[in-house]
Amino acid sequence: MLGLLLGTALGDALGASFEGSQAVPARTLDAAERADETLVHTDDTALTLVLAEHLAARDPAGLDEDVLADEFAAVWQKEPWRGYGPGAAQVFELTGGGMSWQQAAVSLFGGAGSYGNGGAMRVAPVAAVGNGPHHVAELGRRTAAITHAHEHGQHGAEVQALAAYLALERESAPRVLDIDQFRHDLTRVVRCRAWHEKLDRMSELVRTGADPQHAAHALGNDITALGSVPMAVMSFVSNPDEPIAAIRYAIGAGGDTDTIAAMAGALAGARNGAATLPERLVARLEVGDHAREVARQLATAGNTG
Ligand code: 8NA
Ligand code: MG
Ligand code: MG
Ligand code: MG
Repeated sequence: MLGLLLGTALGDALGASFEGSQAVPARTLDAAERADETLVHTDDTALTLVLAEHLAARDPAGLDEDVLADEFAAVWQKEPWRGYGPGAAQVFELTGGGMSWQQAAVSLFGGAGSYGNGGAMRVAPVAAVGNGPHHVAELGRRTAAITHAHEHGQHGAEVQALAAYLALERESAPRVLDIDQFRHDLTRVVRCRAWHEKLDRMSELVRTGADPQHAAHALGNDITALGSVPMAVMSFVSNPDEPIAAIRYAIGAGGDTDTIAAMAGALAGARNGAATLPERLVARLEVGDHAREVARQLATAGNTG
């Protein structure tokens, strides 16, 4: 679990300075890794840690959306400058003013609800407490629904939650990640044609060894769920045993770099564990100690040890 949380923070904080870039050359990333400034995280990590703490306090797999909505709003209110999406910020503002999260979430984007990637970017900790794939997907969807009423915002959370669960589950399994099996396990649970098409395309790109630019061109690398979660999963399955390579792949193509790298880092960190993350980078994380404390809480509450 510590690997998942630190992988999230590392991807988020390394990616944050490139958010919105076209493409990020390897030498630029090398320089960012060699620097010694504190690695400052954004909304992705802040909300992931809120969710992890929420789950740790409710053994086992208890989820209280009303409480979680207030906890999300509280962390936004404390540090609104951490780069929140405008839709999420609006939900937090409305719930802070007394509206229910259900009403607030459906009020976004002319009543369509948000299909941004904010539900997916924070969801990975549910992988530690869910009982099986369907339960993990359900928990993921429910945590996303607090801010993301649109089905794609919720499907994105289902896919990322499940991917994290499969990544964690395989920690002690054979060391070779079977990409077709991984895609199959995701599509079996998330029943939506648009997502199946994207995940099928992803498998094909993995098979051909696509570079980050090609992958992003085919899968998307923007702030929507459907336009970023497949790229995050791609970054992981292309580099399943090397978290920093997965993170670099995710950032390489530009776009919503903090969020795609946070999600890829969560998956690769979950699979490989905290000890495989570069010590020098982890030591630079502003949020390192807090993440360690939350991982400890979740390990005693959850079922992953
Ligand atoms: P969100 O709900 O505002 O969704 C993100 C964006 O997606 C929206 O602002 C819209 O542009 C678009 N969008 C979503 N749903 C619809 C819709 N139904 N119709 C039209 N457009 C729509 O916020 P979120 O929490 O989902 O966003 C997460 C992203 O926000 C992450 O990338 C995160 O890092 C952050 N972010 C921050 C900055 C920044 O200012 N530093 C920039 C981009 C994203
Ligand atoms: Mg962010
Ligand atoms: Mg309330
Ligand atoms: Mg982002």
